[in-house]
Amino acid sequence: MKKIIQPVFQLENQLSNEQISFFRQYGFLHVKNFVDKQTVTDFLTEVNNVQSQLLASNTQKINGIPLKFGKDTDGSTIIQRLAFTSQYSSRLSHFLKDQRLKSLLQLLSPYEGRIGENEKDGLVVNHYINTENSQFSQMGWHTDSPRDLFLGSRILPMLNVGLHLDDCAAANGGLRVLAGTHEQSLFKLLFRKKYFIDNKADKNETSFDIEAGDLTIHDGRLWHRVQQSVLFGEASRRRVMYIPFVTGAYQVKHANSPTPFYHKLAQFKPGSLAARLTFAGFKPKKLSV
Ligand SMILES: O=C(O)CCC(=O)C(=O)O
Repeated sequence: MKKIIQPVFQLENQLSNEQISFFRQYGFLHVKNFVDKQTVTDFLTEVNNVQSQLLASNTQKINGIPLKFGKDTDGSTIIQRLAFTSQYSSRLSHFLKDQRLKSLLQLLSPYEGRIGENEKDGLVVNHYINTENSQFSQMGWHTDSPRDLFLGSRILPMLNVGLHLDDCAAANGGLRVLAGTHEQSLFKLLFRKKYFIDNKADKNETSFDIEAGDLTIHDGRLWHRVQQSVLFGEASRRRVMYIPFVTGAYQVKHANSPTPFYHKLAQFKPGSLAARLTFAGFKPKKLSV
């Protein structure tokens, strides 16, 4: 596995030239200790409260985005993928206005970017756990860009900014990226790997030693995946909040928004013929990048 020698970035109110040029070259950044441990604990409490509220109201979708349910180590039901989380928590919504987060918009230049609190899937919380009944312990190779094609628009630059809420050493599993693939042909963006089906390690992938409170930023066009933890039960727990940074026309989601097709694709089982045919056969409206 390739470990890019990367400086341990700290983020002040403005990105440094070194951070910008690292991002431009590799398509990602890893920022240490973006928030302190107490803030991580507070955010986890917020997420748990949102989860309780949604479970109590039997909510299945938010703004058209399906929630992913699974079982925790004690057999209780948990939400393993939450969408638009900040719409249920003023604390999390306030966090999205952090000046240091706004400074990351510079990475989208020359496009004018914004934090998509009410767009795409909003503030997503992924909760991975490796147990017998878990529905979510890994995620296959993908980029975030074809989602734009499914929504009928051309691929526009975007960032996915992840605030990590658990420690996750590279040896344990977690995020893997293929550095530099944010600059690739449309063909490679669509067909370098089988979307969501391929979970295999790549000899060129980069891994991260993550501590709770760290931030990762990746270009939406970068190939990435989540490696299943080698651990089991509590030790495998990994929670990450993802914030979409978007460009282009404002596309707010609301209670009556339809479920985007890519959510159905992501739910196919690895190796299913339907998944391959569906992805190979979809017809985007425009193909310009
Ligand atoms: O959980 C992660 O670190 C990556 C999640 C991801 O790639 C996604 O939600 O599309």
